[in-house]
Amino acid sequence: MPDFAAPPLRPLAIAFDQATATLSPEGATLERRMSSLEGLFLDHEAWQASVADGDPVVYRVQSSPVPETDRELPQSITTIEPGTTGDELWMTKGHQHPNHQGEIYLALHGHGGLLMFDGQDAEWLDMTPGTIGYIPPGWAHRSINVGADPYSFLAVYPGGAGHDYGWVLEHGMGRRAVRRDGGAVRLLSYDGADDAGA
Ligand code: PAN
Ligand code: ZN
Repeated sequence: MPDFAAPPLRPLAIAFDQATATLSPEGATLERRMSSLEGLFLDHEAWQASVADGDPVVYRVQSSPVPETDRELPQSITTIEPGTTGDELWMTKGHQHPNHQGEIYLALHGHGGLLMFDGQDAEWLDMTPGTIGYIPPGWAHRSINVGADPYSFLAVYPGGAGHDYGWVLEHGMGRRAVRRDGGAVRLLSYDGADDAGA
């Protein structure tokens, strides 16, 4: 529910540090460790082994102070560490916006992919610094680090958009991004069976 009790924000300048990909003043920052990505990697045993072996931080999300309430327009910066679990590249959990609201991402550092899935079709956008990825209403979205360095991007989204993570557990994301034997990134079907092209 929108928090109508929260007073609207006054106009506000937010300092964006390009070099460190940080916002100031900052709001909530969250850390997603491997253990919070349960059920998302195809190779469950590799996921379990990684949780047991130090439960590494896979990504961090730093938010501006703009609240996630209706009619506000919050921003956040996500930084995904490089890595693989099994041969699947490290990624965000991925979610659908319950009200099917759109969103934009701006790639800042590193090399990423923006995977989108509407329940039927999957789309992949290559994200390098300066790329704006547009997420249309109704497309679930997940970000993947396909490079050797941390991948950072800025997200701007409607405050009332919400994050439905159960949708992805139920419907999947259409594709998986893997790197085998240090080679090129490949996109597989979600069950891992088919090579769906690079
Ligand atoms: C982003 C994501 C962020 C982390 O700010 O929330 O990249 O990904 P998950 O939420 O899937 O863990 C966004 O799309 N907001 O709507
Ligand atoms: Zn989103």
